[in-house]
Amino acid sequence: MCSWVFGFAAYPEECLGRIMLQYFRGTAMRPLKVLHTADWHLGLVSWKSHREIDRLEEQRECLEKLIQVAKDERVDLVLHAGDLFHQYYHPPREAIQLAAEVVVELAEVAPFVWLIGNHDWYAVEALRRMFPKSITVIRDMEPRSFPELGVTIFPIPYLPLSRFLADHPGETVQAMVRDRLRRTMEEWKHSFNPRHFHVLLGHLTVEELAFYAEANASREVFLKKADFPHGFSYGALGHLHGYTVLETPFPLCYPSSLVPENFKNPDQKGGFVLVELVFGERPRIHPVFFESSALLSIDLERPLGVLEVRRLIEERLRNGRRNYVRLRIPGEMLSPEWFTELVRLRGERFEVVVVEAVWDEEDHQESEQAPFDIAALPELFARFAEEEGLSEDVVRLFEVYYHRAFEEDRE
Ligand SMILES: [Mn+2]
Repeated sequence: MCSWVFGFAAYPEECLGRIMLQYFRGTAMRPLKVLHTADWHLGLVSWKSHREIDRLEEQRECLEKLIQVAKDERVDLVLHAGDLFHQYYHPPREAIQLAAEVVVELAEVAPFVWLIGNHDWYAVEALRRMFPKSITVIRDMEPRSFPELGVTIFPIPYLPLSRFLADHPGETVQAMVRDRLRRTMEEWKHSFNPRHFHVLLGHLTVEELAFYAEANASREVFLKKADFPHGFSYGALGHLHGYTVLETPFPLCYPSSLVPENFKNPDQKGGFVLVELVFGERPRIHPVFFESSALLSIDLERPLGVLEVRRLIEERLRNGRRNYVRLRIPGEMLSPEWFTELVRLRGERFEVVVVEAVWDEEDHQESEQAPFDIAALPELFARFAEEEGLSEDVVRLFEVYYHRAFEEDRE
């Protein structure tokens, strides 16, 4: 270092610039390889109302692959963008055990950062002190700097709107929280380090994508693409399942969950992403998909024997080792006997998990009406009570129960 400084004056200016650039590139500002994952939902049991399937073994297979890739690729950092568990209170013991094993093993490969999502088990707070130092659990919005990696993480954990309802009337709370988040992100710029990558880590909904998820604007904050300020290197998101990248103003990425779980989006594949951050360049995002399971939705237009249905399913099987099948059948065609036969159907690589009756156009339109606004319930009840001549006490009692139920639901 000394000789370099003393030799300073000997270099012409242009040459010096090149040397300094090399110095930054070669040492402090080296590229960073990040493994970004989210929405593991360990302990998930799918299709409870039809045929219950515990997904833990599939999830274990997915995580084995994820760990292998983390090791093979020698990643510098592992980011978990929330929902490691599926149940936010008493997840199954096997899920806790798997979570602990996997997190500790990954933390041996690289620092592991876990942002708390809406499904996450809050008792993990107590475990935090028992985790190795290379595990960081985040449930606040304080930036975390990793000087040895040259990266600063800017976290937005899941923000339920109910937390702000005490101070703000229901209809303004969404705009208010959104505004507060925008200001926080602007303030974060003071923590920007010109020699660091700035990674946003969030468990949240980007409004432009909300249509195909079960995100709910009356419960949680929605951010628009335009709400994110410039200056971040990469946005590591979680909460919406299914691999998605939004390109502006910097890449915002949802890496998908571990296993596909929802027939509303049968093309969803489980996976995670590897992200290469290089100074002065757009991040390179490489999705990695799991083959442990796939969803298959089949419409039956006429009554078929069970053997024929089996053949039809087997013709359409996907690559996944386990194919979970939904059969959709016109309601007037579906007899109870046929239903019972179909719902038991399984083969070596498939299992029927949902048999759904589909009703004709008219009924269908009715079910696709605008969703009922639950916030309007107390007012509706008050009107009903007035017409029926019920006392005001009844109306007030209804309101009390309504708000209590609402709160419990949000908790
Ligand atoms: Mn979530």
